[in-house]
Amino acid sequence: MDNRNLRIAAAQLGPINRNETRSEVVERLLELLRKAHNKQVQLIVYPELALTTFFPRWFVEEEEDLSLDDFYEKEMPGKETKKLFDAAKDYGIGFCLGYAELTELGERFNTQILVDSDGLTVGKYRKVHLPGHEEHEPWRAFQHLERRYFQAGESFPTWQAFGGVVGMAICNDRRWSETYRCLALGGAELILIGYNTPIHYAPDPTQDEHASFHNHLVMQAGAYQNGCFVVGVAKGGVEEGVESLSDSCIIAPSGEIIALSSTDDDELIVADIDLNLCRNYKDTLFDFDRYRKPGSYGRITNQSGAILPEET
Ligand code: CDV
Repeated sequence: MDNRNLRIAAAQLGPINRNETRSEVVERLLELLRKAHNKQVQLIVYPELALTTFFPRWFVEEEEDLSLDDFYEKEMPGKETKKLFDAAKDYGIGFCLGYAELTELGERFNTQILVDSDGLTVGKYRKVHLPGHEEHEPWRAFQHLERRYFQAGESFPTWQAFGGVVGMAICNDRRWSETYRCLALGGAELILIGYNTPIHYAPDPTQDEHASFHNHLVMQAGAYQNGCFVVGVAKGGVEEGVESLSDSCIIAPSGEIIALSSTDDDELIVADIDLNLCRNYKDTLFDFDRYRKPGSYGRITNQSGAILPEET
């Protein structure tokens, strides 16, 4: 079998303050890119909404000093992000970048793109599972208004890239087993996931102490059950007073973490992966063709909430 080795990096970001300009943020992304180049990395993965602060924490009223549109990209690459595209192309490094997208039609998506080593955008994914709430909820210490500021994407596409089949997911998507299974049914061998996860979860604070455990639990299970490599990349640390989880990692198809961040700041972690390793799982225990029973899974696509059995 042909060699399918890939040197991959997760480019974790520390906090991005509200007043940090796009150019300043892109400089930080470029610094991580330079480090990746020094380590001969072929693909670097940045987090969810990597160009701005995590603005869904605020209920933005247009008459205030900040305008919601300022957090969105109207073109990609745009004036500031072109520098990143150009530098990555010069280095021959592919990248994955999360950002808020505002389309010409006025649609707003939480988006992640995959750019190949020639600077061509080969894939675009729009977040399917939008967590949080739609209306201002002042009882919370901070808001999570993704459901107000974005509309949901529709599917989980995959792409032939970097010598394998690549899929993407964004933050809350990683908690849903359907995400990984849909991607794996599209042949995914490498799943790239950016996230912003506030450690305090207002609807049920008993979950706060498990934030790190749950983060790894879901991605490790997703990798193993689907015979994939998973890259999980955080924007962590205390951003505008809200503490977010770091713990970026690269996970093998065995479910083992093979690289893990150790700070709450900008940090590059690197792993050499062999995409052929996916076959060990995809051709045996998780041989979908042989063992899956789609006829028994009707509920997965026919209902969203649980339907209880009748009481006897
Ligand atoms: N950005 C996210 O999607 N964050 C969610 C929070 C709200 C729990 C997450 O699943 O990490």
